[in-house]
Amino acid sequence: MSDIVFISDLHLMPERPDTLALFIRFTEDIAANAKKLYILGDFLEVWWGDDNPATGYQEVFNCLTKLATDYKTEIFFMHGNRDFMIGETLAKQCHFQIIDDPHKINFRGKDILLMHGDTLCTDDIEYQQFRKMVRDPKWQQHFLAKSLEERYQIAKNIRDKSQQSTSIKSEYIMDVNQDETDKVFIDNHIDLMIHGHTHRPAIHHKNINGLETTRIVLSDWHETGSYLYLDDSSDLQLRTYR
Ligand code: LP5
Ligand code: MN
Repeated sequence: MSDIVFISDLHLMPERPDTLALFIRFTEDIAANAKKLYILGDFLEVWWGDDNPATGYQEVFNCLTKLATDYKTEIFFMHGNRDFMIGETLAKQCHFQIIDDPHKINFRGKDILLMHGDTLCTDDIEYQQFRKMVRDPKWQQHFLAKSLEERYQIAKNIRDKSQQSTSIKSEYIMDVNQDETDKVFIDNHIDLMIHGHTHRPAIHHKNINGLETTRIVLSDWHETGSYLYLDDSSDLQLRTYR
């Protein structure tokens, strides 16, 4: 069994108990049958440090542990722009391994590049500046030195500003930049890429300088879930989970 499951953008939060329950069911129904589960960012709606007691998430965290220890599914997690403060403490608690963005894997002799997707949105200059600031380890250290309450307020503040900002940004700016995407294919010597972030699920085929490339964009989760299942026989297709 070498099947791999990819998901992203679940945006889990206690205030959305249906999506939490859907994900817990998904781990037993689908992910438990796979050898590996890749979570490509924005698993949680927002995270402000592993010392957060996060009581509303306990069932989800327990189901990851169960998936890894009882079903022996290896779990890999890549940071998204919402949950980039997830650290090694939570990773250990939930039995997942944090992987870099981008991350290359090999499936049956084929290289596949995994990303969250936000770094491809290079037209969103304001966001890229913001990203550079908050991904700086010094900035994060400084942030983590603050109290949980203070961090929660800062996170809330950023969310409010981001919401105001995305409501006036054009859809074009918030999508991937084609030149950047082409460059990532070429620089990484790959013809298959999987990412999330934009919430625009699709399978894009494009010829880049004679290279036939495929870019799979995973969907976000709400009332229904979505995943990509990679095995020996099946075609590449995004599947809905309900
Ligand atoms: O997620 P989505 O789709 O709504 O929007 C994203 C971009 N926004 C973000 C911000 C997140 O929504 C909120 C992140 C909360 C993190 C909390 C952790 C605590 C911080 C710890 C730091 C160490 O990622 C949005 C993109 C959009 O995707 C599409 O790609 O456009 O980007 C923005 O809207 C960013 C704005 O352009 C700039 C926001 C500036 C906010 C500055 C506040 C600074 C306050 C600092 C206080 C210390
Ligand atoms: Mn995202």
